[in-house]
Amino acid sequence: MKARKYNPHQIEQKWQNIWPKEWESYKLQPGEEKYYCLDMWSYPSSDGLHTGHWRPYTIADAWARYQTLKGKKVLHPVGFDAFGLPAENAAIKNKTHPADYTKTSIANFTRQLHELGAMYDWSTHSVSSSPDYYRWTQWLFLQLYNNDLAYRKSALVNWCPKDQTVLANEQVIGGRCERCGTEVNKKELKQWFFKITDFAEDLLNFDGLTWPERVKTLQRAWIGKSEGAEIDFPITESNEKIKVFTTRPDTLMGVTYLVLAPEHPFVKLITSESQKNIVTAYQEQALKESEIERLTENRKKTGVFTGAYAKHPLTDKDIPIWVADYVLGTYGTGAVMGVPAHDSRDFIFARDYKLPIAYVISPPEGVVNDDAPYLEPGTMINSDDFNDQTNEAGGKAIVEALEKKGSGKWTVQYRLRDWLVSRQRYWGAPIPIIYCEKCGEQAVPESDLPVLLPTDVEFMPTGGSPLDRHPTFKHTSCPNCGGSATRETDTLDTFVDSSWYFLRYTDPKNDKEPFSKEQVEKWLPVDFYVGGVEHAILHLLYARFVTKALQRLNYVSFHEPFKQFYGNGIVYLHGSKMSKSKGNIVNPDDIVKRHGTDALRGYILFMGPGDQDVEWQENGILGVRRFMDKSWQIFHNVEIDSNNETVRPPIEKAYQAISDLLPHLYFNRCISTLMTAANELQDVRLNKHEAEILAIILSPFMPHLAEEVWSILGHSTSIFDAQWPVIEVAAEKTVIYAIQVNGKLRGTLEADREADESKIINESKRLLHAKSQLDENNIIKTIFVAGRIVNFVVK
Ligand code: ANZ
Ligand code: ZN
Repeated sequence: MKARKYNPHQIEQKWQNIWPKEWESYKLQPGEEKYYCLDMWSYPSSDGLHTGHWRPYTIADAWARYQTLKGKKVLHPVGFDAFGLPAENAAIKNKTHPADYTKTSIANFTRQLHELGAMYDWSTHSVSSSPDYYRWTQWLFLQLYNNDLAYRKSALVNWCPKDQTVLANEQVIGGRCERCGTEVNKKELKQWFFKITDFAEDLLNFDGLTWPERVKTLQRAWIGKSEGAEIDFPITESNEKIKVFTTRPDTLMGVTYLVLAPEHPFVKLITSESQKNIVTAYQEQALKESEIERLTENRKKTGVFTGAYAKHPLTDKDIPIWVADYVLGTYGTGAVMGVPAHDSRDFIFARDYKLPIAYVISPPEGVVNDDAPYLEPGTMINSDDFNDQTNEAGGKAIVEALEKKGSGKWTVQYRLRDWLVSRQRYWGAPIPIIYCEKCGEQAVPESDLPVLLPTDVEFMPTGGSPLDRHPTFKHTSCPNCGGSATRETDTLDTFVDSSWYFLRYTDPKNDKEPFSKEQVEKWLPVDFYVGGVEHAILHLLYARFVTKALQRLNYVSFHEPFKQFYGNGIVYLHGSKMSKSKGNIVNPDDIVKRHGTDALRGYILFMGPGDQDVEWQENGILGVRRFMDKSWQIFHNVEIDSNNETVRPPIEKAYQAISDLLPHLYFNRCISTLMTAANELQDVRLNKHEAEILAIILSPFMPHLAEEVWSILGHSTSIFDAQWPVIEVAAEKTVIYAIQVNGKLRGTLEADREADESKIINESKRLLHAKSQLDENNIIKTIFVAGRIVNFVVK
């Protein structure tokens, strides 16, 4: 009997209406084994999600459903990061208020996420722009502030002239604004920072975490640990010392000049009268350039002499002090000892400015070539007492000598800078600080949170903080003396909102605290986190930092938020990344209308390994749809009343393969396994037990189809209340032979375990003959290893 045609829309809608939407899954009951499956909350900064966005959501949902079937109590929460620049800019473009813009956008995202058929528990729902969320973001700020982990200082900061706001270093990509691509420049401003540098060493440790190597590498490079020495050079005719950071103290006797970064505070102090004009002009010029430009390897090195000298710490020789922009003010000590003989940049600089070049390390054999810097290890030369040892031993001896004189020591430097969190924009959580003329900077008392973001603000980006122009917002009284005072008018970077949302999800309705310790301890760390690798050094680093800070302050006991991170690959369309701004998207709504959600989910999982980039291919969906139609027919050809529990090979094979593949997240191979099974089962009448197994192993990927089939099979409870089946898999009935010619693999042959030797050899010959890889007349010898190998030795 043929079933009626498979109608995805009717079936999908039916189950989306039946499946619960809110069930307080965060309330873990005794005896339940927790599993926290998280995908990144989305930015409602566009009017809808595209199929590229669906990829991580589909992966996370298939995984959450699989864990449910494995008997875990799964927390699969959902929320929106509605604050921030993208939303504010989108609102400006659409001439509406960001609150209205994100409200509409969230409504549409919500509809789409429902249509995805994901098992989100909407009772966890959090939105970063809602006062009952950002109240706790402000609370987080205060905890950091009260514990010396948040501070305000004047600094040269990255300024995006288009967005009219500062950016954290992490938000400057190749010298440009991460959001709008405009070239970033520098501005001296008073800003708020979080002391992420306090955790630099801890953040380098990924022990016990299952994270992709590429993400760990990016974070390590961003943190940029560098071991070296700090060495003091006393300035002649001054009591100050110039501290340099070097990774090569072994080259100390080869120093021929010192360089200060143009922004180094000593420049003004030491510059001689006669050099003043040139030096000041040079400083002004240098500050206009971006750090990226200044670091460019083969850019012409420029610099000027300050007219001042410092003493070499070991020889007391006078060393000229220069200012040059290839030295950065923000790294190390902002000062460098110039060793042109052994550093490429110093070499070019010294050659251009006719500074002496003194070789102090020679190749272990032969002599140095004085046309180039010598960068390799070698033997110490021209270094007085330190000569004739390896440069490694020499470096140690030099630092030891410096330590004795109190003018140097081993040290560690990190490239990581403190996280700049204040923004001169409207759409964010107000920073809960009050300035009083008498009492100075005051934290807003926790009982006064949230500091509400007013809605009636003129928020066009004009450089200053929009809240500053609000008629009443900033006028308040001092929490300490009660006198009149003003509020901080900067708002927090959205990455602060997302640095702790995974904690809130475990206790979303708590109105006394951001989360109870009990709840976070039950659920954290997150077992599985899916999202884009573009967040490798922004969100993922910040979330780790905030977790470590909260651990230090005793709010949580764990020190890493995400045990496993799975970085989904990018979806390309016509060769470029799917992106709304490029008008290069496929709208999931259209696909769902045509083929249904399950087909889209199936295709997304099938199109390639989930962690690799893939090109969207529309007709791939048709293949998945055909598979679903076939499956539908198979499920309608079942002996419903049979008590027969035999599981025949195609089902057994599929079950075994998926049970092996799915724990490794090989979703695409799971789908192709199911496709193969469907082809093999075309004309097979399944018993009920077999049909149930097939439905369950299909359900994480195509939950609607599986749920419908489950009910047709006579169940009144959800398939997701069932358990991943455990079936005894008998020894394989077939074996795979490797077929070789002269020991080289030329093909494989699946053969009955019982088949006899001559039959297998004949079949192997035929196979290779068909592929023109064997001429029977040339066979000298045939080697047969039962169950494994057929090897033809040929002339
Ligand atoms: C002398 C020297 C001799 C150096 C030599 C290298 C080779 P990493 O590995 O990145 O930490 N440096 C230090 N501070 C700097 C700054 N603010 N701006 C630009 N360059 C700076 O590199 C550390 C090395 O980079 C330091 O070691 C210093 O140059 C330079 F044969 O000191 B070196
Ligand atoms: Zn006061």
